[in-house]
Amino acid sequence: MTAQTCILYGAPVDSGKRRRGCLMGPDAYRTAGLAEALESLGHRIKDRGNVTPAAYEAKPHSRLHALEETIGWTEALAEAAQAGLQDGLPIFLGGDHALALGTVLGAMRHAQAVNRPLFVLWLDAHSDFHTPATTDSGNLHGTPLGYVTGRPDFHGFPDVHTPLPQENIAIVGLRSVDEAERAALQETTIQRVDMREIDETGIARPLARFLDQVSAAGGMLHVSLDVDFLDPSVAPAVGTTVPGGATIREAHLVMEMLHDSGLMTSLDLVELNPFLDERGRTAQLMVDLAASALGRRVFDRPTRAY
Ligand code: Z70
Ligand code: MN
Ligand code: MN
Ligand code: MN
Repeated sequence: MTAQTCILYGAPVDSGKRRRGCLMGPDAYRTAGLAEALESLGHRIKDRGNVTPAAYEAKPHSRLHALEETIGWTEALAEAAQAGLQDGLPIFLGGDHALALGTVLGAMRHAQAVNRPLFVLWLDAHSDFHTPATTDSGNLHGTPLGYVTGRPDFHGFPDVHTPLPQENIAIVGLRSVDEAERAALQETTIQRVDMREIDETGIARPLARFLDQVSAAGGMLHVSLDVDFLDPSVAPAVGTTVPGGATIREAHLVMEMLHDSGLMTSLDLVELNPFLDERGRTAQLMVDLAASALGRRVFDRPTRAY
C-alpha cells in the first residue's frame, strides 16, 4: 500500500442548519483516534488544527440561516482545501455539510491549476442541490452541489468561475430529495444512485461504474461522506435522521473500493453531531470508515468481481 500524507483540518462549521452541535465534530474525531488509526496504516499525519471562518458581519435574514457566516467558512475552507491538496490528501473533520461549499470549491481550483478534471462522490441521503432561492428550510447545508455546479442566486459567495461538470458528480444513498431539487436534478446529468438502485443491484456496481469513469479521465476525486448516508440505527449522531440508509457493511465496502481504486484525493466527514451520539459510536464508525478508505482491510483482495 502506498503511504500517503494525510492532512487533517478541523472544520467546526455549525452554520449550515439550525440544530447546533456539529461544531463538536472535530474534537470527537480526534478523541475517537482518527490520527492514530491512519498512522497505524503507515500514513504520515499532519493535523493542522481547526480552520476559522473569514471575517463576516452577521445580518438578520428572513429566509437564509447564517448566510454571512457560511460565506466566511466557504472562503476559508476553499483556501484550506487548496493548500492541503498541494501537500497531500486533505481530510476535513466536520462540521455540517455547508463546509463542502468551500472544500469542493478549493478542490476545483486546485484541479484547474494542475489541469486535471475533478470528480465528486457525494455519499448522502440528501441531494444538497438547492440554491439560496429554492431552499424551503433556509439551511445552506442543503446547497453545496447547487453551488459548485454553477446554479444561480449564490449572492455574496466566492465566484464559481468554472462550474463542476454535472457528469463528474455521483450522489449515492439518496432517499430524501425535496421537490424543487428533484425537478432540477431530473434535468441534469448528475449520476443519482438511490436506495432502490442499491437494493436492486448492490452498491458495488454503480460505484465501480463511477470509479471507472474517474480513472479513465485521469481525474481527481473528492469524496464527501455525510453521516446520514448511513442508517440512523447504526449512526444516530445526526440532526436529520432518514431511515433506510446504508448498512455498516455497505459503507465499508464503498470505502474499501475507494482505497483499492487509488483515486481519492480529498475527503469530507460531515454532519456528525456528537451531542446526539450514543457513547461515541457514530464518531467511532466514521473513524473506522475513514480507515477503510485509507487501506484498512481484513485480507488483500486483488480482483474485482463486478
Ligand atoms: C433538505 C433541506 C439536508 C443534510 C439535511 C435537507 C438538507 N433538503 N442536508 N441534511 N446533510 O433542508 O434543504
Ligand atoms: Mn434566519
Ligand atoms: Mn448532506
Ligand atoms: Mn444528508
